[in-house]
Amino acid sequence: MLADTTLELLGWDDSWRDVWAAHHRDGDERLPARVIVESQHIYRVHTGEDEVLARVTGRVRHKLGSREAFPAVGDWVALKRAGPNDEMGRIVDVLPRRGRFVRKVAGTTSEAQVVAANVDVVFLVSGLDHDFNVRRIERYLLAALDGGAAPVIVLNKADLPRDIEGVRRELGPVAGRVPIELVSARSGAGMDALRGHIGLGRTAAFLGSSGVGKSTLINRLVGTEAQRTAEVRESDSRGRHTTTHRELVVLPGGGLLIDTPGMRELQLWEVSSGLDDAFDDITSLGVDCRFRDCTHDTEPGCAVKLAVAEGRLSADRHGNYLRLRKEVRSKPVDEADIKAAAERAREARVASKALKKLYANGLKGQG
Ligand SMILES: Nc1nc2c(ncn2[C@@H]2O[C@H](COP(=O)(O)OP(=O)(O)OP(=O)(O)O)[C@@H](O)[C@H]2O)c(=O)[nH]1
Ligand SMILES: [Mg+2]
Ligand SMILES: [Zn+2]
Repeated sequence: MLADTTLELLGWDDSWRDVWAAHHRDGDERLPARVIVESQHIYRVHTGEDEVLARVTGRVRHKLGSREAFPAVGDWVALKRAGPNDEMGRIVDVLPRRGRFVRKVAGTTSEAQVVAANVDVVFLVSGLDHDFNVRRIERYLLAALDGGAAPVIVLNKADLPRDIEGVRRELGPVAGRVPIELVSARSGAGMDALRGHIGLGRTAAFLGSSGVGKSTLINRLVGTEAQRTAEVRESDSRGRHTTTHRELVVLPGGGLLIDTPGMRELQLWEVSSGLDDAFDDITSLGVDCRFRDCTHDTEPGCAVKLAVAEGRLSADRHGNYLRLRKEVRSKPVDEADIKAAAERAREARVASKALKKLYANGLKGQG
């Protein structure tokens, strides 16, 4: 019973229990476990009782096929413990994911890498130093929405002098209704607001470029210096890629945090479902357009353009929408991309329902 309670602290709940029951029979020596760290296809997983090393067996590797299906930090897996002659345990299955954050593997058209799996909340962290870049936040936002996790824009280093009103003005058309939290890992300001987005058994992933303070924020929330941090370069605030692997950390009092290494770039590909979610104000205005397939660009009878003309929708936000859609559409698309996008969209739909409920419960009017 104690073990079960601990699994719950790792995020295990009734719906995971149902998924498990549908896939695995009792007594076949498999245990549910959560991936804590991944490094070169060696995994550290937690069973709720203990942490063990495990690898993916050849047979399962074959079954999983694509890189995207491979276990990632945050995944729930079926573990077979190491026998007397084995070095490590074996991961024999990966449970279907809820929310996740995926990025395109550089230099390929369709290979995706799961940065964090089963995430409920994605903190998109920027530093209010030279790092701040609205276009970058926009890309992260689309990728987060596409993966079905609830995004929160986190502006860290609020202790530094900065024209906050200017930042908010610039960010407004991009953020829409996504909450924006102004925090300082250094002073501790805004930490309760971040905690408010996490909650018992929920998983939050920290994403953003190197040096924005992801690990410092996690240390501040957890109350230890467990995650290594390093000074940014003074001239341009660039980080030093201090965190080198993704890791899941348990927050005392409930909640799970995933630290990630800063990404050099984030490439967009088929994120059309993310685009609709990010611009749900435009999507709902578009219901009244004369043409059902209206692109809100040059068509007559466009309800979106009317809203801009009447001042109900900002021209900036409309322009942003048109620009981003063009960017997404112009990416080469192949069969695998389409299939993967359809799969993502299906998973995202489930999670976006939860997201909408979240917005309905009092986040309206923010941003
Ligand atoms: N002034 C100020 N500095 C901060 C704040 N949060 C973090 N820093 C500093 O920013 C630097 C980088 O912080 P890290 O936590 O290592 O950044 P990171 O995002 O984890 O970077 P990578 O692991 O390289 O991806 C450190 O020197 C921190 O002390 C803050 O709120 N205010
Ligand atoms: Mg770090
Ligand atoms: Zn229209």
